[in-house]
Amino acid sequence: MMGEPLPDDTVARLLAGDRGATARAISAVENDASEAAPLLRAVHAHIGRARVLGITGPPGAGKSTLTGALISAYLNRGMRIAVVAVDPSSPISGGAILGDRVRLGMHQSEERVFIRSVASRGYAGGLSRATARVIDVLDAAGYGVVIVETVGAGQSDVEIGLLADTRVVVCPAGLGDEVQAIKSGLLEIADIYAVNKADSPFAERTERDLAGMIQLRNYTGWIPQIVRTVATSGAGVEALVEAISAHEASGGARIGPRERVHRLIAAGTADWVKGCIDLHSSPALDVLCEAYARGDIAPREAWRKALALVLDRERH
Ligand SMILES: Nc1nc2c(ncn2[C@@H]2O[C@H](COP(=O)(O)OP(=O)(O)OP(=O)(O)O)[C@@H](O)[C@H]2O)c(=O)[nH]1
Ligand SMILES: [Mg+2]
Repeated sequence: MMGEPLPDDTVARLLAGDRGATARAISAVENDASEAAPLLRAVHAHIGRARVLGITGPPGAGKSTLTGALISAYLNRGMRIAVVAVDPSSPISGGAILGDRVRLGMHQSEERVFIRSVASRGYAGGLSRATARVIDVLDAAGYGVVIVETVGAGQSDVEIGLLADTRVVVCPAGLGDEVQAIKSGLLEIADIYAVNKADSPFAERTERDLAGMIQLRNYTGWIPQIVRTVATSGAGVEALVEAISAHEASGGARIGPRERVHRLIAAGTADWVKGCIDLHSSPALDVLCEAYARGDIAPREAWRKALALVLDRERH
């Protein structure tokens, strides 16, 4: 897809934080337009400052409302914040966030907030790559915090989770079904659990369920924190920001643009190889499977041989 050619001064204006240039640059990288590559090259030296927060959780958990509350909290800290909403089921700019800003009388600050929705369909190179490039553009434009909101629906969250420095899973206080859903999909990726809708009487139970779940696992390094929030009133949001800062301070949290790409390549390669091996059938694979089943071959050696079969087929 080709967009309008980008004006010559786009890079300079983007780096100066100009909103129009930022929007055009995002469209270019989203569309994979021919302008995107030179643009990304030009801004490359200027990225790596943004802190990327991933916010995910089941539908209706309060992600957008919480994102709005986080925007207020970061605005109060004098920061500029961008939000990338992936597949929002309700319009993020028209709903919770705008309402929140108006309520808080932050018209002056709107210049410091940039909100963009992206749809997960239609990216030849994959949603996570496109999102990574959008993050780079926002980083270049000087947004100190970039929030990526996704609906907790499995694989795409895990993928998007790879892009974030800190992953917040929003778990609505409830009867436990949500905790089950999170267990099955989002457990691996949470750095922080926000037990939202903590104005509900079920908050304590939900927090207990999550704490029990965390206790059963062996974490090396950071142990996920649980923070209770009422996104609609802002209660607990300062504690959430503190937990995010603590995660940042714990080291290893800040991944930066290069590490983001590294993770994407690692995940993409793993998916691709798995897909190839799933579909692969050959006498050589049969022999390998039998040898593996008998225990004649060590697991790592089996993986190496399976990979060699895939690469061999790729070459022909
Ligand atoms: N009582 C209560 N309601 C809340 C809280 N946070 C959000 N809500 C309400 O829950 C509903 C869903 O909130 P959203 O912020 O749109 O949730 P979401 O997770 O972004 O939803 P999707 O993007 O559609 O998956 C809205 O009606 C909110 O007003 C909270 O802490 N307490
Ligand atoms: Mg939402």
